[in-house]
Amino acid sequence: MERRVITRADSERRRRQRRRRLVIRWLALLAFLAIVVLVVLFVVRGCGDGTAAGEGASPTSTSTAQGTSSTEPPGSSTTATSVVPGASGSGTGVSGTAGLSVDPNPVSPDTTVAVAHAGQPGDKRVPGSFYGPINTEFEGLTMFRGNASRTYYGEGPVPKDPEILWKFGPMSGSSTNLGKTTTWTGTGWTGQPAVFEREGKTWVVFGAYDYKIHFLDAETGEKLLPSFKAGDIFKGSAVVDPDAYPLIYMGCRDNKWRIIAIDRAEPTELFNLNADELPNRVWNDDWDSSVVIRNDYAFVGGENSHFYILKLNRGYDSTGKVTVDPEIVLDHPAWTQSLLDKLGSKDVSVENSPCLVGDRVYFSNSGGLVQGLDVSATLTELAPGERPAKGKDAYPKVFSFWTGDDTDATIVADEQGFIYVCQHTDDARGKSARAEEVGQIIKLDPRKTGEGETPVVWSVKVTKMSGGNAGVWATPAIYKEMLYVPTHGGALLGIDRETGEVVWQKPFSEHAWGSPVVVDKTLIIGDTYGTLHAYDVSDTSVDPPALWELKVPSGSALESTAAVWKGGIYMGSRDGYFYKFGDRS
Ligand SMILES: [Ca+2]
Ligand SMILES: [Ca+2]
Ligand SMILES: [Ca+2]
Repeated sequence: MERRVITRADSERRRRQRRRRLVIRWLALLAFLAIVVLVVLFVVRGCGDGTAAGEGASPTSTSTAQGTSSTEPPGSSTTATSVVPGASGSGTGVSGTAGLSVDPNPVSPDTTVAVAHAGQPGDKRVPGSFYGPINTEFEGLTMFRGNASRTYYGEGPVPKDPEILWKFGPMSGSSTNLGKTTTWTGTGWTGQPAVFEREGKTWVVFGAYDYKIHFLDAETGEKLLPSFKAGDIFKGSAVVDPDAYPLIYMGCRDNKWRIIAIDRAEPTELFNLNADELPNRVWNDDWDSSVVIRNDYAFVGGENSHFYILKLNRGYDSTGKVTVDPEIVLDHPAWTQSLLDKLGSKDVSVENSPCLVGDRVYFSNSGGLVQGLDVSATLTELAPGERPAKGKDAYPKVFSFWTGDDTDATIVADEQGFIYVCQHTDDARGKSARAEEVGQIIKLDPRKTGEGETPVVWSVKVTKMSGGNAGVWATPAIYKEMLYVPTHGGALLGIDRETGEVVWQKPFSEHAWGSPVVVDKTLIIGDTYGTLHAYDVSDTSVDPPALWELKVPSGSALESTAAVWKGGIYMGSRDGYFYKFGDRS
């Protein structure tokens, strides 16, 4: 009995030893394999690039995007793999910089001060180009981001302890797009209201998901005019004529881009572009893009995948009512055949709003093709009876760069003529290898178009997924030497726009699509859960401390863009209402 027990214990021990030896051998093998994989990864990718975890932003190296062709189509995938190597080996991925780069003499001034940099290419000084409002004859924030380079954010003072002063609504509408019907409430992305002074009142004008453009008194929230009703929801931002013609410009999901007069008892449509009637529609028929009006020309893109320039011929009739007589002077296809081939898709809509820098206009599309056109013809004064320049030869393409993914964010330009492009994943197409190489936040020098030159100055990778998507929908904000960018993955980034270094990043709500604004040294942005945040950016070198937070009771997304105007903050929520926030005096 005892013998048998001893024997069983013996064999039990031997079995355990065998198991242990087996496990140890397997562990050793696994460790060896892991080391091999790590070494291979290290050799192939470099040690700095694309490894930052956290909120999903990793800076890539500066000025090192060799192999990124400056023209579309880009180099083959073999060349493209050499894009943005993490050359420094510093672990930060930013080469040539030591720690934070803080310029004691920032290049750009406060957002409300305009500067001229005459003589720099692509930077001819025209009214309202940089940091000031595009409108010079009256006060107001008249368009998405205030001017043609998208860098004016309104006027202070910013409230100190804001609460809801009034709300307007509820507003909702059901909308069918590409065969799918959804009910939409309030206002959404990008939806920055226009706020301006007219005839002794402060007007607030915005399009909403109830199919209407509303004209409200900023003081009371009451209507100054009856609302204008269209046939579908309004996305994007309404534009007020910057030259004080009583005109509003806005596109709609009912397939029309309109010019509306506001000098009569009811807002009255004077003109529309109908995506169903314009030739050669490639993709959808909505108009999300927000127009730039400059020198009697309109610059606007459509989801039909075309980019248009119109000569507006604004004037007044014998009774003093405003008139327009628009003429399309350029119908520019926003795609190329090689782009369609590479994408394997026809989704090349223009949903972002154009960015003008002097004699250039820039825009991108849902296929990631950034283009620049020379629009100097729109800057010359026409002699009486002279016809405006027409056709593609009059507006030559001078810049083209393929980023690889969908760009819904509006391109922003700085005072030196550099442009900042943000992109995000496209649901239908899935991941883009090109975009993974190029990055999601990209600073481009559009003057770099020569053989062997790359326009990529730096790029930042933002790859953290949320709900199956990644990247950036928001339009970045330039402030002094910084670029502020919220990401879909849920971060708010402060990037040095000279070096591309991510100076700070804050955890933020996922699906952060609202575009930030900066007024009175205060960075203001809404989040996905109805909270408006204000951060003190008076010291741009540090992670900005919070000044205040204000939550709408519904907790619904604030994905529209705030309009800050003289003590008030105006914006819509996805809860169905439009709000004025301010201090109760
Ligand atoms: Ca439509
Ligand atoms: Ca759209
Ligand atoms: Ca798009």
